Amino acid sequence: MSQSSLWEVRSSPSQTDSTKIILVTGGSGLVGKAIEHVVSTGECREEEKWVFVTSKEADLSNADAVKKLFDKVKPTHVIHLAAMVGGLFRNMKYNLDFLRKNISINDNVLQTSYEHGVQKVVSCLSTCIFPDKTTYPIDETMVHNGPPHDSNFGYSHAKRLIDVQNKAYAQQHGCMYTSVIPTNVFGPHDNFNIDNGHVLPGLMHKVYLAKTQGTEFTVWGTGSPRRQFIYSRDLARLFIWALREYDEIDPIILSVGEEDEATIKEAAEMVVEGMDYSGEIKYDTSKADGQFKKTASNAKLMKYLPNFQFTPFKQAVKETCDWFTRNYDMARK
Ligand code: NAP
Ligand code: GFB
Repeated sequence: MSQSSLWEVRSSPSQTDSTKIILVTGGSGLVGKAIEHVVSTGECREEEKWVFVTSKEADLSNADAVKKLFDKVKPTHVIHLAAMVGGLFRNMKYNLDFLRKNISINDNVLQTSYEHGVQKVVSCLSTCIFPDKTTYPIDETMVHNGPPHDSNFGYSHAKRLIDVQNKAYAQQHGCMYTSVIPTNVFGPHDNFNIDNGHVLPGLMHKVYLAKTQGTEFTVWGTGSPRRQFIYSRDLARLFIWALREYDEIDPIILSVGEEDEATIKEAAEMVVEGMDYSGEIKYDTSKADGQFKKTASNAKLMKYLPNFQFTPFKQAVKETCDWFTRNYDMARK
């Protein structure tokens, strides 16, 4: 995908002392592109300048590169998305890399934010970091209550440390650094790589190949695990709200309701419908199922935003299938 490594969205051409300069790390990813879409289609406020960056602008695991980036952009606010990210099967293979890479990225971004007097940082956790052995629904108070699922312990512990750091920056320096906890995200600009990516983009790619090359459409695992899926553009609207309005250090879960949890089998059937595929669905039960469920409560979110409307799952899957089919040549795969 060709994209300049730093690009801006603003509604006013002039910059004043009160302009909020919002640096979005991970700007080329699934969530970063969704935030860019939302701010560039009407959500950008007069006093805001949004700056999106990728790893080409700065490798955030390199402290000097992060300092240079902050010297150049001079952010007043940061949405920190950049991370080593992947689906179940990538996590199972590279726990050490997920741990080390993400610890160093997060430490560099938070410490440099502090050194530059950044007013607010919103970082991104994930519901997979909660304890594996737990009661349901999971809520925000339970992040550190026990070991995460073994399949992604590296990623999970690195993410948990963001919450620890946020508390420590608040306690020692009075910083307003917080985090949000999305469930499984999907949408345009996802990583559609079958081996490394998440389940929905992986299934969309497999169906595309089944349709165009006559290969079998195989869902990995039993299809019985359960997931709450959030559309990236809904998550983007919630991220922007969190940056502007959410002023607790403690994290907040950004999720659809517990009643909207779906099995992998149901998700696969939704993809088949969204891709307009009429072939057979096979299951390879020799492949891992991963965590059975991580059902999260969105009660805290609903207290803040009782009228928030999520895009219906079926519509969001269809929009993503259409985007992938239209953009097959340039999509990450
Ligand atoms: P993604 O599509 O894989 O994008 C990752 C982004 O991080 C890309 O912009 C990438 O830049 C950047 N990045 C990776 N390593 C970097 C480095 N060393 N230096 C600078 N930038 C780097 O990921 P995503 O799904 O949008 O995830 C965004 C955030 O949401 C992450 O913090 C992730 O943990 C969290 N999250 C994701 C999900 C999900 O289901 N996807 C669920 C819960 C939470 P390049 O394009 O230049 O490589
Ligand atoms: O999205 P996913 O890889 O991540 O989904 P997790 C895994 C579930 O989907 C398992 C099934 O039950 C798999 O057996 N599955 C079926 C597939 N077919 C496929 C396929 O083609 N590709 C993939 N990937 N799965 C991740 C964590 O867990 O959740 C990450 O490992 C991250 O760290 C993410 O935080 C949100 O939900 O299991």
